[in-house]
Amino acid sequence: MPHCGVPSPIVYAVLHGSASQVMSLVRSAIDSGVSPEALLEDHLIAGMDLVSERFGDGTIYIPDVLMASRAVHAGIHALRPLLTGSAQTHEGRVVIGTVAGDLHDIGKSLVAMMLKAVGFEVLDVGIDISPEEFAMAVERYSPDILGLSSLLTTTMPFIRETLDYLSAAGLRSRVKIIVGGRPVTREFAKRVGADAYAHDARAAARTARRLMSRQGS
Ligand code: B1M
Repeated sequence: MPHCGVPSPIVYAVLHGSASQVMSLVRSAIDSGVSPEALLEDHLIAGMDLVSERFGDGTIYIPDVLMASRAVHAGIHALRPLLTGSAQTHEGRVVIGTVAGDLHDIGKSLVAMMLKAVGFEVLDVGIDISPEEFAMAVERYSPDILGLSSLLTTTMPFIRETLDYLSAAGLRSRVKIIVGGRPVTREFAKRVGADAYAHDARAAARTARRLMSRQGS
């Protein structure tokens, strides 16, 4: 059995960091009718969970995690037209990025993709974004919503710093802020004065819509 102990060939390819294999397996799964949501959750995210488990128990190392990340991005790339192609509405504009000192971008990219899927215009400003850079993006693009992602307990304080910087620059009231990422909690979001917290990409899309409908009322 070639994928012994691993739930699917896609998970296996993620674990082994093969971007080309992930891409072609995802494409053939799409052709055979597997839903994009299932591919994302049961294969790509499941693959990343397994990578995380093996990283945690020391059986794989950072270069392996990087290769796996690239492979997941290849899968996301193959899914993107299916997940973002259907939206006909313009719900609003979102600027999203990962906070200063933090290089994790898979979750943030998924959140960006889900927001596009439900009709938002999304400007993904990338990773390791300082409070000053977020403020510049708010000034430049005038988004309705700013999304801040943090995957490390050590970078969570930059969420607060970004909010504080926006307040000091007189920009805070111009934009609603959603925060999320693995160590971020609803309590933390409340404490730092964010408008909302979302625990995953779907919740982020729902939350963004809710914030927009409040804005209009
Ligand atoms: Co890093 N890493 N990493 N890593 N890494 C974690 C986060 C960690 C939990 C692993 C572990 O120890 N078990 C740990 C953090 C521990 C902590 O803070 N307490 C950790 C560490 C320690 C580190 C380094 C410090 C390791 C080192 O150098 N010793 C280092 C830091 C580098 C840095 O950022 N400065 C590091 C580096 C890396 C890589 C570069 C190798 C790579 C990132 C590659 C990349 O992103 N391109 C990496 C990866 C891949 C991980 C794990 C294994 C997987 C993260 C991931 O992509 N998950 C991760 C372990 C884990 O999370 N289980 C880990 C899949 C993704 C779909 O989930 O990102 O959680 P996630 O996103 C979800 C939600 O969180 C939420 O929705 C997403 C989709 O549903 N969400 C939002 C995210 N952003 C949101 C924003 C929102 C709303 C929801 O609104 C705006």
